[in-house]
Amino acid sequence: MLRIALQSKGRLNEESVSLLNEIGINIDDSKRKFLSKSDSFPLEVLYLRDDDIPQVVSAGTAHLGIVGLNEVREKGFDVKIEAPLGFGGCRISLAIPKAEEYDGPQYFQGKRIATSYPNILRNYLKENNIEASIEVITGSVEIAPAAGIADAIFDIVSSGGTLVTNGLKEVEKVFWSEAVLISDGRLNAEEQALLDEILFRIDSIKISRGKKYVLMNLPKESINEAIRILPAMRSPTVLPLAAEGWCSLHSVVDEEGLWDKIRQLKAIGAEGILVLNVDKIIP
Ligand code: PRT
Ligand code: ZN
Repeated sequence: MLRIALQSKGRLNEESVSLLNEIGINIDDSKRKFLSKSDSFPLEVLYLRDDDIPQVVSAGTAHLGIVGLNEVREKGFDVKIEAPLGFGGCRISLAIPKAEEYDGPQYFQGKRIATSYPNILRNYLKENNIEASIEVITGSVEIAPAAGIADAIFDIVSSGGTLVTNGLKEVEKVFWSEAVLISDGRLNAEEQALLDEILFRIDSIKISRGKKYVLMNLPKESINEAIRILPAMRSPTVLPLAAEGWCSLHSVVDEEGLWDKIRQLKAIGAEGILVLNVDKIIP
């Protein structure tokens, strides 16, 4: 039995639970307790504040955790990053009042910077030979300059909307983060086998993201041209049709640019084009 720590509420909760559900590990999130057990996989879920997840995993109270890479780096606990998960993307940036002139990182020399990420900031300042004072604030860091508590902030940015609303501009993007699966790195053989199964399933979901299954009827003489338009993972499947001179072509393709490809396929005679969602791809 493995135990995984997930954020109990907040930005990562929903996607962490749906990722587990997608890989066949049912978690009944509606009856959420502090600890709940999956009925389809030997996994127990421990719900915590995201700040506590790296420590709980490094201490071995949970074998695994899903948390932002920002928290892992900031807290500095000894955990192993098993896989990036492709959600919860954000960056930690330096931002200053928008009327200020900015001429590079030396701007921060002697300034006061408010942040909830003092360790990541301290590293950045050291690497850039900047002496600045770090004001640690938890929550609403973005109001610090207007409140006169700091000259600048170092905070999480995703759309940038919060900065704009608070009259700030992003001047240095310092650290990129997304949700990651972490482990304590000390699993026994049985636990490692369960983790390997989880990683294998996560991979199949990641490969299928942004992919569509396309099938169509096509005049036989257009096959080569269609294959050029739709490069498949290996080679597309071509099946004969009862109608003389026609075949059916199936392929898995990137969703990006798909409309353009459909236009090209129609131009070479494709008919009855179906575009289907792909759940999982096992390479
Ligand atoms: O209660 P608990 O401690 O568990 O949650 P929390 O409030 O500390 O964290 P939460 O739920 O806000 O965020 C969890 C994780 O989501 C973070 O550690 C990041 O890894 C990731 N993440 C992704 C974000 C954002 N995007 C994000 N936009 N975390 C916070 N924000 C905040 C940011 O602090 C700022 O106030 O959103 C604002 C900026 O957003 P934009 O879109 O206006 O730029
Ligand atoms: Zn938190």
